[in-house]
Amino acid sequence: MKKIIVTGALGQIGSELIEKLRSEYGAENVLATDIRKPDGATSGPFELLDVTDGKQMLELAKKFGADTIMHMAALLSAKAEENPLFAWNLNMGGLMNALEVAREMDMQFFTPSSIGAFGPSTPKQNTPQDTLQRPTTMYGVNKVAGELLCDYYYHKFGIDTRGVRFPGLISYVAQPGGGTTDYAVDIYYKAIEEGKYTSFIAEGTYMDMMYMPDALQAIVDLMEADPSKLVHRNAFNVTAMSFEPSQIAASIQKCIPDFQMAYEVDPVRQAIANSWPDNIDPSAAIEEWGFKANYDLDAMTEDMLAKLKKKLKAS
Ligand code: VAH
Repeated sequence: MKKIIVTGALGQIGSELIEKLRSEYGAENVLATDIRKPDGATSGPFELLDVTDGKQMLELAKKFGADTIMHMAALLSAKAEENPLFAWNLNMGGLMNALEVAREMDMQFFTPSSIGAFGPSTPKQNTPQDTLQRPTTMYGVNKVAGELLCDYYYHKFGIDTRGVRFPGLISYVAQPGGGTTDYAVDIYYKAIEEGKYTSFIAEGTYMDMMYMPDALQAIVDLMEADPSKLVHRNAFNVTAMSFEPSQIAASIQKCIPDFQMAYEVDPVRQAIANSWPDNIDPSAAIEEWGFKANYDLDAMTEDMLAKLKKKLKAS
């Protein structure tokens, strides 16, 4: 029986991962933790946890009797560039604590990497699973170091660590905070609220993206995969689509014909986006554990706009 502790449970991925895991394994078998309290009622157990406090993390995991840890707490790319030292301490300190808890309790372990683990010298088209990784952001340095640490804990201590390199994730539940791909979430909110959007990423800037339901299913599928089939572990390239801002605008205009798009480029986040691939190759994930994405751009747009109309109580 899975007993899962999740860190960063109130974040963009965490907030929906909790509900996905509780529907798969039972609400009482998933302990949500975060550094702040949830606003409303929760659908199962919740505890406050600062992931830089390894002692507290171990105590909570032991008290819960966890056999799996999903470490989601991290500072995203743009925020990490604003405060690189804080990002290093949180992203790497938190990860080391989670890996140590997994080692002490022999738990299965998941944490996401990102397309941010690649850099300007990485092949930008059809980026291979195994390739040059020289990121030029603190977030990317954290993600590459994290991938190597997770592999180390597997080879050195036999901990069943698994991870994916997520693309930009689009969702309507919890908004991302401080990412470079956030424009692809903000645009849907503004399309409903104002009928227009000013993108901080330049037209023609391709990045890999995925709708949250596909990301959540990928986590469950990877964690349930037969370990004997895994050649790679940390971390699999996964992606559903690659688009640039004018393409998501055109997709929205199929539903909201009067939607207007403008551009006011943020040099910091544009520089980060420029250092990332245009599109990555997910073939290792497909071959080793059957990764599959169900949403393309238009299907995602339709679902996002429908769900946000309800959420924002727009007519
Ligand atoms: C970010 N949304 O923009 C995250 C993600 C691939 C991007 O890692 O930092």
